[in-house]
Parts: sequence; C-alpha cells; structure tokens
Amino acid sequence: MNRETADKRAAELRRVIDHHNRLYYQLDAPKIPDSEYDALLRELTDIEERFPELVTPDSPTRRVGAPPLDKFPAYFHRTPMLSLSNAFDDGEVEAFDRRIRERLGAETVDYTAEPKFDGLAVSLIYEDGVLAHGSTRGDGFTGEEVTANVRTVHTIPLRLLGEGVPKGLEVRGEVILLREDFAKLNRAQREHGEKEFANPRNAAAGSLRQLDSRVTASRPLSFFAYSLDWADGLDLPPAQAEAMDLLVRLGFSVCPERRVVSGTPGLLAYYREILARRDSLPYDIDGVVYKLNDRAAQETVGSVARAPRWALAHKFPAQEALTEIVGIDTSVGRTGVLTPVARLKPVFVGGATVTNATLHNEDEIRRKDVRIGDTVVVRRAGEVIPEVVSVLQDRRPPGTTEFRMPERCPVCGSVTVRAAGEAATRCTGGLFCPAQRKRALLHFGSRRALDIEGLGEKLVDQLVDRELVKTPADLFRLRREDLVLLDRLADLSSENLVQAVARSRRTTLARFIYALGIPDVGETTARDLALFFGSLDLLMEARAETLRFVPNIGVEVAASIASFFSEEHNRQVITDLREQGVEWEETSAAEGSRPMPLSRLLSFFSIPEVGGVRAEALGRRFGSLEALQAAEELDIREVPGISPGAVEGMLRLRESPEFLNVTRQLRKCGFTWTGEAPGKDEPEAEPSAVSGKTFVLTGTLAGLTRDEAKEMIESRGGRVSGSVSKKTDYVVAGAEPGSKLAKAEALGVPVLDETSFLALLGHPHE
Ligand code: 5U1
Repeated sequence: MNRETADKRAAELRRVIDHHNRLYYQLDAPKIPDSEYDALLRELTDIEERFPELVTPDSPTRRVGAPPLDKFPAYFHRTPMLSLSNAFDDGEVEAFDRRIRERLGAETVDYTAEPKFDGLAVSLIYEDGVLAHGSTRGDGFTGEEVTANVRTVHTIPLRLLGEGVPKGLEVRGEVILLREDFAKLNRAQREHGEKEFANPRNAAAGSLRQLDSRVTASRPLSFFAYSLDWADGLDLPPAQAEAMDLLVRLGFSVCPERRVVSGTPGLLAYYREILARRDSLPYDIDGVVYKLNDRAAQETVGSVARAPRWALAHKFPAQEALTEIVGIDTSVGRTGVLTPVARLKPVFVGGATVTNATLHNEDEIRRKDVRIGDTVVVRRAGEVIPEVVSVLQDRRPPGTTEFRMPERCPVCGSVTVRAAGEAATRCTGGLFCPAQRKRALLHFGSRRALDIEGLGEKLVDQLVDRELVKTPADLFRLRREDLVLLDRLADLSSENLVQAVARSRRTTLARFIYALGIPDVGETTARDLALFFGSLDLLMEARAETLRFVPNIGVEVAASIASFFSEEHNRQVITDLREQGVEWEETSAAEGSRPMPLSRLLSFFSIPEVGGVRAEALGRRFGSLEALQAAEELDIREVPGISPGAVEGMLRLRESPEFLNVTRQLRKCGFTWTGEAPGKDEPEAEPSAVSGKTFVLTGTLAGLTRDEAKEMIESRGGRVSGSVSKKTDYVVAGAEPGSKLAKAEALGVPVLDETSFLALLGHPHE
C-alpha cells in the first residue's frame, strides 16, 4: 500500500469506526459484532504504525491513551468555569424564580431542567471540528489540561459531526461513571487485588486525573454535555434547550431527561419526578439543575461572584453520611448463614435516621477493614438496606482490633467470638458453653465472683465429667448424696461444699455481673455497671448505645455486653440462677436524681450540623428534654445560630426509635436532662460583640477548624462571609493567610488573630 492509498483508507476507517463507536457507546445500538469493530481498529492501527505521519489528533486509535506525563500543564479557561448556587428547599427555588421574574419584569419564565450529575466537570475545546483541548475545572479560572485523558472517553467525539462545523467551540459537561460501569470497574479492581473505589464520583475523578492516560483508557468513563459556552463562526441558538439539541447534532451525549418547564410549579414538579426516579436512573445524581431558557435573558440577569444568577442546583437529600460504628452484630439467617450488621451512631441520611447497616459478609468486612469504633461512610439509597461504603482510615481511634466474624461454637452451636490475639475461640455463651464449662464454673465460684469455698479444679472436673453440673445454676441443686460418690470427697467436705454453695446465694450485683464471665467485663467494669444501672433487669435490657453512657465503657465493651445479654441461653441461665435463690440488693435511682446537661445527651448522637456549640444553645433554649420534645419546629428554628440542616436533624432525632429507647432506658436509671450547668446560662460574650457582625476567615487556626469557628460565630448571631469588602467587620487570620488578609489591610478592616478572636467570643485561651 502506498502512502496515498493508506491516507485514503485511514480516513475511511476513522469515519466508519467513529460511526460504530457512536452507535455502540451513545445510541446503545451496535450494528456490527465486537470482533469486526476490533478488526477495523487493528487495520487502522497497522496503517498508522507504517505511516506515523498520517496519524491525526482525532484518530480513534488515540483513545487507547498516550505515554505518561510528569504533571498536567495548567490550562487557562477562556471564560471562567462557573459553579452553581444551591437550593435545599422549595422556598429557595421560589425565591430564585421570583428574583429572575423581577429582574426581567416577566410574569412567568421558562427554564431548562436536567439532572445534576455527580461527576467531574470538564471543558472541551474543538478547533476546526477536532477535539484540541480537554481540561478540568480547577479553581474555575485555571484547570489542568487532560487532553490525552479525555480522548479516551468514548462518548466524547474526537471530531464534531455534520457539515459547516465552527472554527472554534467550547463545550462543558461532566465526566461520570454509569452505575453499571462502576460495578464492573470495582469487580475488576477486586479481581486484580486493587483497592475498590468508594463511589462512582471518586472513581471518575481519580480516573480522569491519571498521568498515564492508558490507565484512564482502561476505565469505562462517560461524558454528558450540559453547556455550549462559545462558538466562533456559528450563531448560537437563542434558547438553552436549542443549544442542547445542537450539541446532540454535533455528536455529544446530552442527558435525555432534560426538559423545558415553566415557573416555580414546573421546577418543583420536575424536582419531585426526578427525585422519585433517582434510584432507577443509570447514573448517580445529587440534584437537578435549572437554567433560564432564554440565553439573552441569561445575559440580562448576569452572574454574581462565581455563580450565574440564571441557574440553580436544587439538591437532593444526601445519600451518604459519616457516622461511627458502635458495634458489629451478627444476625443468623434461617439457613444458619451469619450476616454481619454494623450498629451505628444514629445518622440522618437519604431521608431517614439510620442505625444499622449491612456489612454483607466476612469477605466484605476484611476487604474494607471495618472495625468497631471506625468512622465510616454510610449510604442509604431509596428503600435499599443501608450499607457501609468505606472506612476513614485516618480517623481510626487507637487500639482498635481487626474484626473477626463470630463462628459457631463447635460444641454448643452458639455463636462464638475470637478475642483479639487469641488463637482459641471464646463462646459468647461464656460461662454456659459446654466447651468451656469447667473454666466457666471455676470463674463463677472464684473468690471475687460468687466465692464458693472448696470449688476447686479437681472437684469441677468430676462434677462436669459425671454430668452432675452443666450450668452454674446446677451447682445450687447439688445434694450431699450426689457429692459423697465423688472421688476423695469425704462426707464432711460434701457437707461443707453444699453449705458454701448455699452461702454464695447471697451476693452483690457487681459480683454477680462479674461471675457471668461476659467477654471484656472484669471486676472494675462489673462494678461500674452495677453502680450505673442498680438493677440487673435494667442492665439486661440496655442497648449498646445506652451502655456507652456508663463511665469508662467504650464501643467494643458496650457491644460485647449487649451481645451477651441478647443470647437466649445466657438469659435462661440467669433466670435459672434467680430461681435457685441467687439474690442481691438492688438500688433504684429516683427519677431526676441524676441530672445531665441536655447538650451532653444531644452531643452523643450524630445530628447533622449540630456540634457542641449548637447543642449547648439548644440546651440553653429548652432547658429540659421534655421541653425539647414538645417544642414546635418554629421554636427550634429560632434558637440562636441554628441552621436549617440542624433543625431538620433535631426533628428527626427526637422521633427516632434509638433516641426514644436510649432516653427511656436512661430515665429508668434516674437521669433527667436539664439546661446547661450554672454559669452557662448567661451569654458568653456581650451580644453586641459578635451579633450582627460579618466575619471573614482566612488561613489555618491552631485550635479550631474553620467549621467550628463558623459555628461559634453563627451561634452568637454573627455571619461568616467568603470575601472581604468594606462591609466586613473583622477578618480572622490564622497561619498562612490568603489574599484576604492583604485586602483587609488595604480596606482598613480590623484583623484578629486567634487569641483576640477567642477573646471577642468570650472564649479566652486557657
Ligand atoms: N446538569 C448540569 N450540571 N451543571 C453544572 N448543568 C450544569 N451547569 C453548570 C454546572 C457547573 O454550570 C452552568 C453555569 C453552565
């Protein structure tokens, strides 16, 4: 083949391959088998290898990636890549529509509405119809040039379709992973022993930012266009919706769910429809986007800072949230399969409060390395059972141990656990498992437990081997006649033992709890439990969350205790022991005898947007749990410094079964919840010092995070703004402040360091 025929054939092959690529990836209607497509691509590759000078930037062979880069070059966007303002409720959408109508003097306005993809925004530049640059958003002004990477995305045309293509054109949109492709990718990661991705968004972002574009090529990315920003040599249509249609004609995938709607009712109806269909869409979305349809009107309405006034993202409730694992239970299915279930600190996610999440199976736990005490991402999508998605390894508290799935005790069939570092299995039946009967009986009768004098190793061996004693309750049924038959147990010792057993009936609650041999419960913990609950029944019904309120008890021990008392055979032996007359004195705390600050109770639950400061503000405002429970939504909204998310979280929490159960159990132990400790009732600073003032934060503060600083300001009636202007009252500057500090100095705005900031808030450094 000479060069000229090769050139012609290559051009033909590119056209045919592009056509089939589009049929396959964009229209989901392949017309030739994969083998034929591969043969065409191979033929083109061969030609380009023989005549490298014939390679064109839009050749489909370029989709396989290029040699790796050291770093991405910076890419300066011709016009800034704007972000979108967010709305979280209907009122904010109404206000958006009202503002636009007022600015345009129009009665009703048409909008385009489309799903908001959860991916990575990119800009694509075409020169003479050929893809010339692809870049990420970066800070909106400067992104990273990732051209070789975007070329690998099959739904991005390398050459625009149709006649009369413009000289230059910029299209923006989102690179995403379809759910199906995400599952495929993670399966492949798993098979290659590589780390799985937490969600499609992370996977898409991670894939597009690979210095080696051959890696990007191996990831099944997709692209959806959502804006046509400028075109040289082409008149853009007057309406946004028409511009989207033009993008389709040029060869782009544009979301098929896009629609033109009218006024607030149209916007809200669209939102509800897409929200209802969210889980059945083939991709993850986190809301919908509204845009003024008339492009000339978009110009009139204009932009503020980095977001256009003519567009709005109406966000869906988050489907993922962070929370903590307080325990891992195992549920036993009908077929005997053990399924691990994470018990969570209650968290509001996907429109409901979630307290349990499935961990699927042991492999999954090992792969994700989930441990009790871990902070995890929990996902709740639609009506699907919530699941633990990933662990935040850097938030792992010290001293956690790898979680070992319970196993069935080979002897008694009860679920067993393996303690950290122990080779042998240990039965949650503890004292009552036949496999450990001897050890358990010795512990039960030991001096610090029920103190049964004479119940030594040799005697226990014989009692168990001759099946005279199966559980500790059987000890109380022994008669002298049974014992005299045992080796070397004379009449007198038999009598002594029967009397020692009888004497041990009278004990204390702490000793009894210790005697039960609950995994991880030593003498001190047993004493703490007895003191806290005062009654065995209250202890036995306590949930793991309630047990966390006992001083010195952490998540793992709380989980172990709750799990012990949830086992039927353990409860049965306790009943038997009581029937045999084992008794102790119980104390019942009078209701109200144990006041606890309401804020401490609230802080224990992960309420969205409620940290210590807002919990204290709620405590101050309501003064008792009863008042908080009875409060109208409006009363909660009026708590100083509260945010809409915090109000929502509070409303959900106070109705959640976990909260009601924990408070019911604690109330039985005498707890009541009060306002803040004396002295906290007074406002902590002169209200005028912060109230109504605008703050700007810059740099890193040593003692508190930016969110904490923000919450402290807002809870005192102040505002935090992102940029410095003449209206700014204070700039708070931490280490390595940004340009905001220079601007503040130029405008003469007072600048506070961390110490003076805390002093202003009435929180001087200790
Ligand atoms: N669907 C969609 N997502 N999204 C994101 N449209 C859309 N428009 C955007 C952004 C940032 O910006 C416009 C201002 C073009």
